[in-house]
Amino acid sequence: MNGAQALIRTLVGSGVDVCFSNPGTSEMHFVAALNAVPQMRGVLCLFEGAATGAADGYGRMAGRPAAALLHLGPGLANGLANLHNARRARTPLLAVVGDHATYHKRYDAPLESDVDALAGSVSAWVRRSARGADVAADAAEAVAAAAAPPGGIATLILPADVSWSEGGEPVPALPLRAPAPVPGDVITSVAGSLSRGEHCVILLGGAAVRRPGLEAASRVARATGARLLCETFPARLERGAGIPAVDRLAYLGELAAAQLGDARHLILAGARAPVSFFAYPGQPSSLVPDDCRVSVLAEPGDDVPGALTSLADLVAPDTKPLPREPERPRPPDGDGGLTGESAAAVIGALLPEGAIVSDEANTSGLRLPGATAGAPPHDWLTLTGGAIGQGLPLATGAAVACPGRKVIALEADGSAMYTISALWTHAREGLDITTIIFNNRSYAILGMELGRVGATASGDAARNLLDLSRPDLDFVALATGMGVPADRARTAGELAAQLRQALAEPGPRLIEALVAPFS
Ligand SMILES: Cc1ncc(C[n+]2csc(CCOP(=O)(O)OP(=O)(O)O)c2C)c(N)n1
Ligand SMILES: [Mg+2]
Repeated sequence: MNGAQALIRTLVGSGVDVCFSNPGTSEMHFVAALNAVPQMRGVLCLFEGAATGAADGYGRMAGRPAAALLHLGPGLANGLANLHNARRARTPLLAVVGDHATYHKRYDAPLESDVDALAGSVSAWVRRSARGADVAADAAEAVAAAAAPPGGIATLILPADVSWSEGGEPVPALPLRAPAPVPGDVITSVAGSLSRGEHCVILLGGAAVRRPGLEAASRVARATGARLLCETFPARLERGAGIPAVDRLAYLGELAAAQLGDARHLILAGARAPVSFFAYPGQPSSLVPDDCRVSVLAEPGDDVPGALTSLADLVAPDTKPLPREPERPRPPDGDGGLTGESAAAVIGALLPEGAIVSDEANTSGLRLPGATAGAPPHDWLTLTGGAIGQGLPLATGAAVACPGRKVIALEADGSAMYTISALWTHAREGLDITTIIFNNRSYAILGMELGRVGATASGDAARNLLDLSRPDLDFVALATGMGVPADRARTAGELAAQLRQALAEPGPRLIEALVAPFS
């Protein structure tokens, strides 16, 4: 057995059985080995950012890593932005990066580059396999490292001759590490400060924003008067009717400051102390109010839901969580103009139970959280690392991970274009993904940021860099050109009819929603 076969057999034995791939010459033995190990599903992605984003979506939903197969340094570099988002999401993810044969590297062939340095920028674990006989053990360690709480990127660099040399032997999976329990004295100390009557905010992140964590946090909040907030960009937020609701900390620093304003004590449960997304002249970077104490109930790698449950059992033994009431907006009437607001009402009215939403709607999505809060239970995946071009690939991975569930990609036009080729994979794999493109023909948020950073906004030269017209992008043509059936909606009624149809049928479909910026 060669190294590549031993590697893939070890991955499958360790629970990694999907590989989002964009291969090259140095990965040909890996590709060939897929024939020998049919349990590994190879999914072709036409750009590395589409592969890494898909592996992120898969890991967020499956709770175990998928592999992304990338071609040397340039392939890894193309995939880095979505690996960055995956790192921020703390997604378990295995990057397998092919490299030149060990003896070929010193010739500095054209594709030679510093793969290790690129990998180091996003990975929790990096290893370069040295021999065909070692690669299986390296792979088992890589999977365990990716899955180690709270989850991270493990990168295995795979020289071509390590793949092709004989003497490979699969190894069994390594035991997975459980999240660390939070010591009892930490929980009693937080419980003590909650009973002191100061204004407390509990900031939830990571595993805390799944149902068990939210239910425990809701009990604590009801019993003690503490307010709940969650991270601005959660990796996977469970929400909807029957689940305790939590507001996300606002993206804009001044709104976040208002949310946190009267807090005297900030308790972190799986989240980091909040900071402003960017620096603005004269504005603070830290969003923690000056006279606010910060304590850590649980680090992201701890058993965060367990810590919240122990805390609830101490301070709220007889209190039940407060579930969100079911509530849906009325779908706007047929001829009403399409705006971000009316589109959100349509989506809130129709969102199906168990949907997985990949949200990269950006400024067109400002009304979505409110309009969908009382919809049937669903998962909401957000842009954890702020690197746009995540949404369509993330939907790919979520759909592969959860074949029985409808995936809805809510996608801004500018962001969609970074990784638009993900649509082809939606079609190729027959994935059950409905994509709504909010086409506002602009980088609308940057128009707002131009003013907020204090830059002078007047002048066509600057506006030219934020405007996506001339020519207008035609997403119906782009989608159908990649095998995804598509429609265009100009009114709320058209959007409602097209979305109803898309939700009624399995398979990929795209709706281009024409909206004005900030509408
Ligand atoms: C990888 C990456 N490149 C560039 C940016 C800078 N950036 C932030 S928002 C944005 C434009 C977003 O436009 P669009 O997706 O259409 O959303 P809209 O603001 O119009 O709602 C850009 C280019 C980024 N965040 N990430
Ligand atoms: Mg836009």
